[in-house]
Amino acid sequence: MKNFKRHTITAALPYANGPVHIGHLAGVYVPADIFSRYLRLKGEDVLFVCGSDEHGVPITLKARQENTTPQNIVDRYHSIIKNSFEKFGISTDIYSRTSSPTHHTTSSNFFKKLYDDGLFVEKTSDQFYDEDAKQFLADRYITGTCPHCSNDRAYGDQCENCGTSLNATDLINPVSTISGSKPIMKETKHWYLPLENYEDFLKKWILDDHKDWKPNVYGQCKSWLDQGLQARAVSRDLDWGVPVPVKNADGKVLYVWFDAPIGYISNTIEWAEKNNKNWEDYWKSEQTRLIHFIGKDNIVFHCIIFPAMLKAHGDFILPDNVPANEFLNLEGDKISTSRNWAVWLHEYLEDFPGQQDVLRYVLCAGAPETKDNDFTWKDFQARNNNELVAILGNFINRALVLTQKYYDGKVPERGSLNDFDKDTLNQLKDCKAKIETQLDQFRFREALKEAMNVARLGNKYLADSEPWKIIKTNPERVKTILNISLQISANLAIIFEPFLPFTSEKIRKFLNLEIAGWNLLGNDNILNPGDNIGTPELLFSKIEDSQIEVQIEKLMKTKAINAANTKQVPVKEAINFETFSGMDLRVGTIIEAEKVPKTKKLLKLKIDTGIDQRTVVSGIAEFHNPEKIIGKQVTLLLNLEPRNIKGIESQGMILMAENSDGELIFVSPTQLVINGAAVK
Ligand code: B3M
Ligand code: ZN
Repeated sequence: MKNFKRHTITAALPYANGPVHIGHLAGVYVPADIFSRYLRLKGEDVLFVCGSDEHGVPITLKARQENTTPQNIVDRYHSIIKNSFEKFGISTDIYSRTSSPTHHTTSSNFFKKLYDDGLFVEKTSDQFYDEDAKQFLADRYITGTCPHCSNDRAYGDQCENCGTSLNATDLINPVSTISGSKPIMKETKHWYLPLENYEDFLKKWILDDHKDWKPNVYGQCKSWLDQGLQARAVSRDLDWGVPVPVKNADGKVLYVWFDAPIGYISNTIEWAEKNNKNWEDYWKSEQTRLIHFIGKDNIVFHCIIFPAMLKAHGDFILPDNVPANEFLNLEGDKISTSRNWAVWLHEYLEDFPGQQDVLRYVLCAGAPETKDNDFTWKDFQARNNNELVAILGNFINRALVLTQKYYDGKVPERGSLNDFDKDTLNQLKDCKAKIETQLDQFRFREALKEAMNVARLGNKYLADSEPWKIIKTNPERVKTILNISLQISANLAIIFEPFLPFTSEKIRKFLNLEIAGWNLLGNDNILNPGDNIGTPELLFSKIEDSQIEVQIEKLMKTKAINAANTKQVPVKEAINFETFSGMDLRVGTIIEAEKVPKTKKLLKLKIDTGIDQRTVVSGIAEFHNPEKIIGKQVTLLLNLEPRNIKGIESQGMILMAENSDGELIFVSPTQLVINGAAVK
């Protein structure tokens, strides 16, 4: 690889229309952060840039729904996202936003340069227009019937029922979501970047010169390039965004995917102004290595469109690598903001205070680097308890506690080394080269394994040496063992800094280790005999089953809500009156109620039916407290064949109505009637 003088590292700008979740962290921000920290530790010149992406239609839609302004929406989420990243130690040098004046100026000038150089094509086309709202409609503003599955709530760009991607003109009976009126077709003008003009350049640059890119990234680029590129509109009819900076462009803004990547540059400019640096060093020097960390859905924008824009502009360097990740799933299902199927970072911080490194660890250990991967709470718990607590935490704690106990907290002198010591120190020496090989190729999972292997090495060394058994008989030997254990601990402080920054800082504090550069890694003389060691505290604590159950229950609730929301109860086939009147429906009163032991959902009820008192088992325990429903009148299907449920004979069934959130509600007479009254 070429020797670069500095590194510009970008992480995808999250849309400021919702908070961030574990998928974001695992796919983009943890890897980008590990890489930035690693290079900084090596003493490299690193700029790590990120910020909020505050334009685009979804933000305007959300504002409309909440009856507020897009600025309000982005203000809210920008601060939530920024705060989450800070709390998780994502060490960006700047986290700014695309609604900033610097960004407006920068992206506007960028467009202007391409415009002045004659690199855009102006085209008019017919698009949907809402005459009531007096505005052109972006695809998301139009709903209608899907031509494939007849779902009558399909969007202009996609039907969420059958998953087909659509053109707004495909919809049957299109309706504007703004006014509810039927949109008309109207001519509008836009500027297009003719990507086909850059095809030859891109083919050579990616397919020939960047065979080193990750296979998932290279493969996606190849398939785009093989299909052939077409002109893409870089403007939109919208009143939120960066205005198109040319005459007669009222009501037109830059397309969000045109301005957002320029955000990396704008944010660099803002950072440079504040820190007295020259931003151009980070974007215009061939000695700068530009790396984009993104998720797989952003590949085409970062590998094809943005490079074409940069090339067209002419002043900028192109990315040297784009290590995109695949997606993280949650408990077997795709993470989804709209279905609330996610672990939100701000909620994790509340539920697991001070345990950011645990999540960083688990997300890196299971990062979706080469294929989609699944996050489960069980795995989270196991990795914490069996790896962080049992190996890393246990080793550091024992090394420190024994030093406190035997040597009053001072690093002991080392005596002569036996074969086991030598072998251990040799393995320690190798860790630097091993982990660098992985990190340099963006294989963070493997790199983390190498880091953990150092903790394993220490743990095994200490356990097998058993200093506590020989402290009386061979105190000289114990000095050597603890000296080596402490040197390994110091190495752990360094090797884990990129992955677990909070933990690394704690270890450094225990060891009174101030600077710990990457180049010390593998060294067995980081600490000097006589150095003072601080009082240790536990680095990690066990995560109990009950904590995991709370999280799983939270997800189960979400599942129930989603199921109820999407459940379209199908219309049943017609029945004749006789079939209906064959059902003996009556009013009864609940006179006893108790939970069926060892079940979550079942209540055993005794019902006074007016003719008898009978037992009915009902799956309503999640929604109704047994004490509170005694005396309640209900509707009962009396002549349902008795069924054995959990060893109890259930004689009949209570009728319940299902709410949109899955809650079951009694179907009861609105006035008191006598028990046994027929329902017909
Ligand atoms: N905001 C899309 C996303 O979050 C977009 C990334 C922009 S990076 C310039 O997936
Ligand atoms: Zn459909």
